Amino acid sequence: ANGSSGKHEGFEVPKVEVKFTKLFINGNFVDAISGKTFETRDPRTGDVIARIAEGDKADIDIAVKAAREAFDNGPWPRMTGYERGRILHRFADLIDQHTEELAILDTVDAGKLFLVGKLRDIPGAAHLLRYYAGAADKIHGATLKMSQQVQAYTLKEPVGVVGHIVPWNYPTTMFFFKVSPALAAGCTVVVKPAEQTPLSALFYAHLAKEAGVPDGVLNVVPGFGPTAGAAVASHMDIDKISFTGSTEVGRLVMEAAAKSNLKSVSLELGGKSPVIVFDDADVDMAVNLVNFATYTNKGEICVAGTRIYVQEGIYDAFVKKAAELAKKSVVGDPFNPRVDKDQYEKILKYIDIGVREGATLVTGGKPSGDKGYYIEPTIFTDVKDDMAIAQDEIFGPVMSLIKFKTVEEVIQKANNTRYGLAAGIVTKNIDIANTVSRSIRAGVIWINCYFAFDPDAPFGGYKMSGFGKDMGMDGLEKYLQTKTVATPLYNTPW
Ligand code: TXE
Repeated sequence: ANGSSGKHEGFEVPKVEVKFTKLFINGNFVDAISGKTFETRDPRTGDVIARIAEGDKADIDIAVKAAREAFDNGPWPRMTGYERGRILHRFADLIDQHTEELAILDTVDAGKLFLVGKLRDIPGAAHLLRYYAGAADKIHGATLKMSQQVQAYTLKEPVGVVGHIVPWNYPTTMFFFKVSPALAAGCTVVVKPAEQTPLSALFYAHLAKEAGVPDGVLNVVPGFGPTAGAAVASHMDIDKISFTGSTEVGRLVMEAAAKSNLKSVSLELGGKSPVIVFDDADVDMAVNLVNFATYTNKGEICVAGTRIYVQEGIYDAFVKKAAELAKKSVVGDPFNPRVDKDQYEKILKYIDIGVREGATLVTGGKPSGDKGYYIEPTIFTDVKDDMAIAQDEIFGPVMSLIKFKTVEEVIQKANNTRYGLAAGIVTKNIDIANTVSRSIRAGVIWINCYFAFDPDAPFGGYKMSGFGKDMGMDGLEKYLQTKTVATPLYNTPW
């Protein structure tokens, strides 16, 4: 496959070599049944990086068959948790040996910051794998006494063949959010990576094989949502589906699950997370935190803090400093471009809607540069709660600032959303912090910080941000099912 390298706007881009471009099914890289391929592009330049085999329903069927066979008759669910854990530890070690190469793949495929990939996403994936590798031999049920004569115990069994549909914004992190606990539990999986970012997933499939994950246990089938993705969601032989992406598609996935075999579903969907800044906060600290919450990964992050509620006493000072900081942000390679043209156009459309709805554009609002899909960090003030820019997930560097007076008012405003993924609170007042944390209907609350993640901390939404946690022991639980086994004691007539 083609690579691109050399100097790019003064930044030395490492040489990109794409080694894996085919579907990974039953331990082998294979062409799609249809013979079709699709392009994956570098969002910094729009250049084609490689052509990837395009999986479709027929390929999903073959992958599910392999996963089914590996689950029903293969060694993976039958070996001890300790043995599975050892293989997953080896997998994590191999990721560590290829950190740079993997970070390059995510950079050219998703426009992600190379150093963030190298220092955070890729090592984070190895960390997550090791967390679940360590959990694999600690999966157990309970013993129960049903009556004097009958005892019972529960078994925690892997749920079976799992379908994973993942998005493009964090190709590596999302892959391991899903795959690590499922493999630790003893499930076999079929992953459908996002069509924009298939490269690292195929590399991980190769590393899993090298680590000793048996054939058929981990299958990776790149392809498009309405074809390959829909085939996963409606498959009769997949026992569970775990999806991360848009709320619209999450609904389709759940519908397809209901209409096919009632497979269990977990969904991690969009968000419109509030960050609430109280009067007592240090303004500079709050401005930095909010800037980080809104613009990290160019705003293409489901937990981005995009509805910023600032208490009236510091509102004017906050707006001024937030605008100054946004203007200072460097846009352009190696800062991130949008993942693709659709996303770029969606953001510009929302900026236009914000202006037309009467919000005040304080800074940004325009494309940046004439090549690649860049947009200036943007701030709106005079935003009303019912405006589209305050309600819809834009997935871009757009901050909406809203003034508030009282704690009660801001709780009501912050909850006035169909989403419930995360929320931030900036205050030194512990009473306010505690009260607001309990009152906000969201799956994660960050007090005086943002994006604090850890493999041990469950992550997932309330309301229309989905259900079912990733990470932590909750993240493992969803790949297990509980069986009760009851037996009368010796000599008890039944
Ligand atoms: O998501 P899609 P898109 C949000 C964000 C973004 C918007 C659209 O607001 O602007 O979604 O992004 C697969 N059956 N998030 O279009 O379409 C698809 O191939 C089965 C939030 O990329 O939901 C990909 O693998 N699968 C978010 C995955 O679904 C289907 C992360 C996600 O794509 C399918 C990404 C179908 N009918 C976007 N159609 C988050 N929660 O972090 C598509 N797919």
